[in-house]
Amino acid sequence: MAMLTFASLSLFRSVLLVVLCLCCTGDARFKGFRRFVDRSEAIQQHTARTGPKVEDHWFTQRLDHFNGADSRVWKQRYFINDTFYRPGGPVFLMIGGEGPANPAWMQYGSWLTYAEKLGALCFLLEHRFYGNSHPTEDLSTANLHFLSSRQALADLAHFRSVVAATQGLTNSRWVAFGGSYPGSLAAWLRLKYPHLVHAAIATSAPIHATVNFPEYLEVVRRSLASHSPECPLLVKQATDTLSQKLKDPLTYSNITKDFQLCSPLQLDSLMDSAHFLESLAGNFMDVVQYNEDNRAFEGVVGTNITMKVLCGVMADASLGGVYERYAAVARLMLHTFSLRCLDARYASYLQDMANTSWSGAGAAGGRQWVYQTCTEFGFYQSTDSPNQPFTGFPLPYHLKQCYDIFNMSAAELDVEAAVKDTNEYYGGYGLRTSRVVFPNGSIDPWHALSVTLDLSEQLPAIFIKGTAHCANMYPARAEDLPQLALARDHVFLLLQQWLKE
Ligand SMILES: *[C@@H]1O[C@H](CO)[C@@H](O)[C@H](O)[C@H]1NC(C)=O
Ligand SMILES: *[C@@H]1O[C@H](CO)[C@@H](O)[C@H](O)[C@H]1NC(C)=O
Ligand SMILES: *[C@@H]1O[C@H](CO)[C@@H](O)[C@H](O)[C@H]1NC(C)=O
Ligand SMILES: *[C@@H]1O[C@H](CO)[C@@H](O)[C@H](O)[C@H]1NC(C)=O
Ligand SMILES: *[C@@H]1O[C@H](CO)[C@@H](O)[C@H](O)[C@H]1NC(C)=O
Ligand SMILES: CC(=O)N[C@H]1CO[C@H](CO)[C@@H](O)[C@@H]1O
Repeated sequence: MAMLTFASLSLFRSVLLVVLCLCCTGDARFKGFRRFVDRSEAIQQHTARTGPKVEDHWFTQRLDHFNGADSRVWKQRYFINDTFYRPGGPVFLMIGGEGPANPAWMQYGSWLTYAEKLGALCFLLEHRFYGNSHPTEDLSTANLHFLSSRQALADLAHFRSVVAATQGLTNSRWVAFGGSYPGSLAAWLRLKYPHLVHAAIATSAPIHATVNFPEYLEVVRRSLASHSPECPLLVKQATDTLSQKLKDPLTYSNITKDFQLCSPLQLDSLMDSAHFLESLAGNFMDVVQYNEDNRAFEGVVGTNITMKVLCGVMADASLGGVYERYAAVARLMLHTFSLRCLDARYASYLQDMANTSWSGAGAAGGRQWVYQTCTEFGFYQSTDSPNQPFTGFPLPYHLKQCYDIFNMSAAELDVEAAVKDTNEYYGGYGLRTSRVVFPNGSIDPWHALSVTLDLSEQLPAIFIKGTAHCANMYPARAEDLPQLALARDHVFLLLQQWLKE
């Protein structure tokens, strides 16, 4: 999807508002990536214009891997790049995540550099329920029961087994790659299917599930502060001022104008104000998560909004007080994405997210990913920590969405228990496996749930000071930080060593 997508307001809403998405090899455009043209998207645009077309391939997959009495099947999309393959070489399996699989990965990225050196055959398998991989006729809550990381891993295992058998790759060493949630899947694939997958590169992988994830905004604070110490303080003053104003309905018409809202601000419930405040905080969350990694790529215009730009606006007294500067940030983001106005109504968001159609606004990945957070991971980026600059979207706001969007009751859905189960199943920080490397970026808020210190000799961490989400997966650039280049080399050396074992 190109930049034009952002002109659609209804998509923008869901893009804007789903709280959690991570996304590197999935490329969803909601929460986390929402309004962003991240680098992989810039690359995709570039590829679409200039590169050879990457062909879709389809693989027959079982709907339910855990019920022998259910023989329903569906077609899963995948891509191939065999340019570098040398018979006897390894097979690289890139794992798709919580959004459409991006074919640009078949032409760009550090994994292809490794593939070239090692003579690897490359596959990218799209995640079930995202992109064009539709296991069911719609996204009803009943059908989403077949959406889980466990089913996704079983898809990967089945794909690995069948492709190996039919293409003479049974004796090849398979290596899993993924960034963000797919990074976790890469580690877990090695953990659960060690006989099928020899090693894994788990970039920016949140391997510990947690209902509440207030640390995310703590890292946002630290990252902003590393740019300029007063930046998070100014943001805090601004959000405090705004929350005060929200208590007085007389201020609403000014707020509507200042933040360029699509309709007059109306706050009927705590969900409304939480949603509005979260939308605005999202401007900072996105920029921190992807900071410099979404800059222009080979002439493709990415966004030029970085932490430095946002902190610059927050420090600009010529714009007025902190409240005015915070509003200026919001307008700058709208302008950057060519949007006329901001629709921050919870009801609009809910309407998009509750739509079960594959052509609905939530189907770009938002609805599916929220389902996975409600039933597996949590990861709710709440304002519950005092050590962060935002206010107004506590854990209950996030949890209520699970019940509102999927029309379930607390008796039907116990998020706490589901998340506990996930850590029991995979091991959380205590996962026991081998030949998995965990690169993480110091300014990426997701590193708080990843492995940042070696778990063992066989489970090394690579911590990249100064980089954001998934930086090491993108193609190398002359202006990359030296530690980022070293991290890419480090991953290559590990690969080389592990493939000999
Ligand atoms: C595979 O990747 C290489 C390196 O980026 C690229 O030149 C080639 O066109 C790709 N092949 C396919 C089939 O996409
Ligand atoms: C709304 O903004 C105007 C112009 O900045 C200001 O004079 C007025 O006091 C504001 N109204 C309220 C209720 O804050
Ligand atoms: C970003 O790029 C746009 C278009 O080139 C330009 O108008 C704008 O001033 C730039 N913004 C910043 C903060 O550099
Ligand atoms: C869901 O979205 C589709 C596509 O935008 C639309 O045609 C349909 O009316 C929506 N359904 C509901 C219940 O809103
Ligand atoms: C939500 O669930 C209730 C009870 O299970 C049902 O009566 C109602 O029709 C459902 N609402 C929607 C919008 O599906
Ligand atoms: C091994 C390594 O470099 N680990 C780093 C990962 O990230 C944390 C910060 O969260 C650093 O403190 C570690 O040194």
